Amino acid sequence: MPPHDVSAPPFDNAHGRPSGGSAPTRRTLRVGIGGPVGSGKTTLVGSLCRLLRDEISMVVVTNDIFTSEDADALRAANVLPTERIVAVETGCCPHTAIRDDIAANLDAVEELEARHGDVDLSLIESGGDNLTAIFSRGLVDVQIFVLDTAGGDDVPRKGGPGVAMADLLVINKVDLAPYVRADVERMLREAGERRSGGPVLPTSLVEPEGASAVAGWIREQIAARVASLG
Ligand SMILES: Nc1nc2c(ncn2[C@@H]2O[C@H](COP(=O)(O)OP(=O)(O)OP(=O)(O)O)[C@@H](O)[C@H]2O)c(=O)[nH]1
Ligand SMILES: [Mg+2]
Repeated sequence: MPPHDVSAPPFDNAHGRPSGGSAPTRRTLRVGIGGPVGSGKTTLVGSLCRLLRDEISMVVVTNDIFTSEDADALRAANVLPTERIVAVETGCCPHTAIRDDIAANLDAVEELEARHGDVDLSLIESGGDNLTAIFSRGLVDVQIFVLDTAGGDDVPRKGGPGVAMADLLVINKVDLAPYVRADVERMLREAGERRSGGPVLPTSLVEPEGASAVAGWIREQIAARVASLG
């Protein structure tokens, strides 16, 4: 596939594995989390760690261009033991590091999984990017794209690969919708249309349980993966 060909659906959603590929051999489910700058990706990662860390073994890779800001924030918030969170400083466009030249991210996630042995779930947060940014299927098994109400309620309708092809679309900051005059129902409806009915979940991550539906979706992906491992 040429580097920017995004015409093919990247994933087989039902099984959490590359479409057209054979059954997975790796135990760990790798989940990419992408979306525009400031939509709530790091907040979602932190919320998922709090909700899932007592039942499964998790690690996190964050991407920033020149800093380790997101990893530092997650460590400071104590969402996981610090050695389970690694920062990749991409030094380049976030899209490049998750799709076109994934070596640094692949090294980071493989090293974390090898070090911790029993990892059920690896979360890889992309640097904030535009609507075309999606993960290579060589790096993740499934991916979540995060939009937010404050980014404009016409964004789902504009579509693009992140909106259309991610395995799960999250529309975050629904608590802010009244203040920015965003119509959440419209966002959910138009996102559903762009995704041909693929899953879309509204979230408000200022609530302690705000990511529980997303955590439930991840549990289903892990269960499907374990089942397909036999
Ligand atoms: N009101 C409200 N604020 C939120 C919500 N989710 C995240 N935020 C805030 O939005 C800001 C950006 O959140 P981050 O999680 O850092 O966003 P990000 O997508 O990781 O940002 P980049 O990594 O810089 O692209 C922070 O101030 C969060 O506290 C939400 O559901 N509601
Ligand atoms: Mg972030």
